[in-house]
Amino acid sequence: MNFFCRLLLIWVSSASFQQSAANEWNQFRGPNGSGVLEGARPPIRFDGQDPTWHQAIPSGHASPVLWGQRLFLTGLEEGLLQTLCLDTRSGHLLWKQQAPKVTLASHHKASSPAASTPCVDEQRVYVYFDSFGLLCYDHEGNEIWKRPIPTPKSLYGMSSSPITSNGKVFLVLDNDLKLPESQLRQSKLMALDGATGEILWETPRPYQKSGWSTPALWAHGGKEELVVLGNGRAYGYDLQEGKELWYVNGFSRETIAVPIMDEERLFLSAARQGGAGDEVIDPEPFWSSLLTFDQDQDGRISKEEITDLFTLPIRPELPIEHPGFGIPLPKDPEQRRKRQADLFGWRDKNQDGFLSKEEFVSEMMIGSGRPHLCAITPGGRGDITQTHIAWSLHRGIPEIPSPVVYEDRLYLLRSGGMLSGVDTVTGRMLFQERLGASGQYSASPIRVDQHLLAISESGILSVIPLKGPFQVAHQTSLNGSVHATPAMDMVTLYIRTTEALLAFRGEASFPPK
Ligand SMILES: [Ca+2]
Ligand SMILES: [Ca+2]
Repeated sequence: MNFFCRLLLIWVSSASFQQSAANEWNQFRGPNGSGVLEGARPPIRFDGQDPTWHQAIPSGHASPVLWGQRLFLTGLEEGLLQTLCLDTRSGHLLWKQQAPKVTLASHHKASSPAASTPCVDEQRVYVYFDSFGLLCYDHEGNEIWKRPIPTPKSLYGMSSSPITSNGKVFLVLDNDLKLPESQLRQSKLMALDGATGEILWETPRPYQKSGWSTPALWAHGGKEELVVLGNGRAYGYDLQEGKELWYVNGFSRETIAVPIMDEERLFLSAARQGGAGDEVIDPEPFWSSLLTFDQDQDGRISKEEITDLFTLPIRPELPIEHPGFGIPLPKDPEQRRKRQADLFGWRDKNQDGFLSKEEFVSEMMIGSGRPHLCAITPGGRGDITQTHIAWSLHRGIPEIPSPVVYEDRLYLLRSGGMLSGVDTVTGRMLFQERLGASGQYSASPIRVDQHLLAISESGILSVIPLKGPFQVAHQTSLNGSVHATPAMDMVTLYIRTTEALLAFRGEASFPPK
């Protein structure tokens, strides 16, 4: 390739990527959460090979992140929340900073008070601990600013990680706590000035309960949107003011994976919470049938419009008098009225005495527990559930690990060591194979060139070539269990085990062949 071609290639690839960030593993799952660092060639085979270096670190589930020759990670040591910076060449500790001493928020035993992964840009590293809030340091470890944030109430503890772009920091704070005198939640999305920690905007997410997914940026058509996957729904927001642009329904209560994308589509996935799953529901006929009770025709149901027949529709195609139409109610008049009031009151989220379409639909959508992977096409506004889903798939969907996209395939890694390949254009499942390393998978798979790397919680690393028929080309046992997604630079793979950070460095040849 001559110099001009190479220059053109660099220009084309950077223009299509539309990310101003450098090619650094600077956040959870690397550039924009993709699980890929283009051009990186760290080693992928190391049977019995000692790591290039290893460094004892405090406990935590946060992934390491990098900028240049500095690696950042967080941990918990003797009750203190810490941010550490290591030299990538030697593993030596360059600095360690403690967050202000706080009472630690409670966590599910499968999580950690240091679960959110930091993000880093050219000037600063941004750290979120749900027990404290946000902290910002320069690369030398000097504190630039800090912002305490009340701990959101979360089923298992927070794990959504902040992301940074163009000097801004974005943080999802989904929260089970309700707003005063309301069934709406305190959930919100926040953008801050990375230099000062000032809040640029906050967008309420009142229909969202706690969630665990890290947001991602979706660039298309010369624009960039912030995509947030939360329980029941994913939203797209504009970056300037946090304005809600679109949403798509059909996800379960528990959303964990990062949104990922290729040139054409956005991919969103969530496993079921458990229990029976239904089709992605079109709420329109349900709402239309409920409007049968809207006597004054103001487009909402008031308490006064609750008649003897009132119930919530299950089969909206039936007339309201039909016993199969809605949720069955007691025959006893008093009990019946009480049950009707409960059905109404529970859905009247803002408790204003009216059941609005938005309140009704949001509750319906959260009820769906079906595992759901879908491909979204760009450009939609408002509810795009019926208009911009290119395809959906309801099997093989991972619980914790995020997918990886490569060429025209999406790779899904489920606990038990089950790997699926899905056609990005059609949504057709192309294969489903076992890695031969079972157990829980919490770390997301990452891609190194034409190979997928998967690490189980018990520390079994599998290498799967992405060209040719399915095979596990290499498998090795790391010393220790692994909850964190690995990180990489151009020549090194960094793996966090429960006790140590391991670095495996290949030939220091660059650019790699
Ligand atoms: Ca009405
Ligand atoms: Ca209401």
